[in-house]
Amino acid sequence: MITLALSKGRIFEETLPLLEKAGIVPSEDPEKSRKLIIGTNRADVQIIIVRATDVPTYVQHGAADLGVAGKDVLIEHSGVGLYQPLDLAIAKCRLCVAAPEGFDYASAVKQGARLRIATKYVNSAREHFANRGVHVDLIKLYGSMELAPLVGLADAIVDLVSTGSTLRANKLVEVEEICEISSRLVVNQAALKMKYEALQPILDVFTQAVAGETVEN
Ligand code: PRT
Ligand code: MG
Repeated sequence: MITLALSKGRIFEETLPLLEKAGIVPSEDPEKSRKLIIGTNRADVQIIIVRATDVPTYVQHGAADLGVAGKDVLIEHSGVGLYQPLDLAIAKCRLCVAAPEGFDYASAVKQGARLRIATKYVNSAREHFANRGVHVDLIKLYGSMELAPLVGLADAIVDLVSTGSTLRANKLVEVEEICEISSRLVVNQAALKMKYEALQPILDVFTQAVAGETVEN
C-alpha cells in the first residue's frame, strides 16, 4: 500500500491533475466527506487528509510514504528523513513582510528601531531579519496574522500573500518580499528504498508533468 498525505483545499485541488496523470483518482472529495482516509481507483494507493503543517511529520515518520507540502511549511519543519525531489510549482504565493498603510517601515529599519513582528513563520522571519540586521521581537501566532498590527499586538507581520486581497482588506501593505513559495513533493527516504517499484513511477510522472512533457503510457 502507498499512502499519500495531502491537506484539504488548494494543495488537494492542485495535486489532483498531477495524480490523474499518474492514473490515480481519489474515490471521494475531502470537502464533502468527513473521512480522513480516502481510497482511490487503485487498490494499492490511499490518501490521508492532514493539516498542511502536519504533512512533513506524517511523511517523516513513515505514516505516509509521500506527501505535498508548501515550502513555507518545510522551512519551519526540521525536514529530517524527508527526501524533497521535486518542486511541483503548485499553490504558489510569496512570503512577505507587511505593515499598516501608515507605518514607515523603511525609516523604522533605518533608525534601527526594534520591531514587533507577528507570524506563524518564526524560523523564516528570524533568518530574514537577521540577514538584514533588523532587530525584532517575534510573536508566534497560528493564524489571522493580518489582525495583529490592527490591534497593536505587532508593528508588522510575516505572512503568505497570493492575490494581496487579504492585506488590502485589512489596510496592510507589503513592504518586503522574503521569498517565493510553492509546494514540493516530500518522500519518506526509507519508503523510497522499500517501495521503489511502486513509488518511482509516480515520481516519474510528476516530474514529467511539472516539466510539461507528455507522458508515454
Ligand atoms: O488554512 P489552515 O489553517 O487549515 O491551514 P494552512 O493555512 O496551513 O493550509 P492552506 O491549505 O490554507 O495552505 C496550504 C499551503 O498553500 C500553504 O502552506 C502555502 O504553501 C500555500 N498557499 C498558497 C497559501 C496561500 N497561497 C495563501 N494565500 N497559504 C495560505 N494563504 C493565505 C495567507 O496566509 C493569507 O492569510 O491566504 C491569505 C492571503 O491570500 P490573498 O490571496 O488574499 O493574498
Ligand atoms: Mg489557510
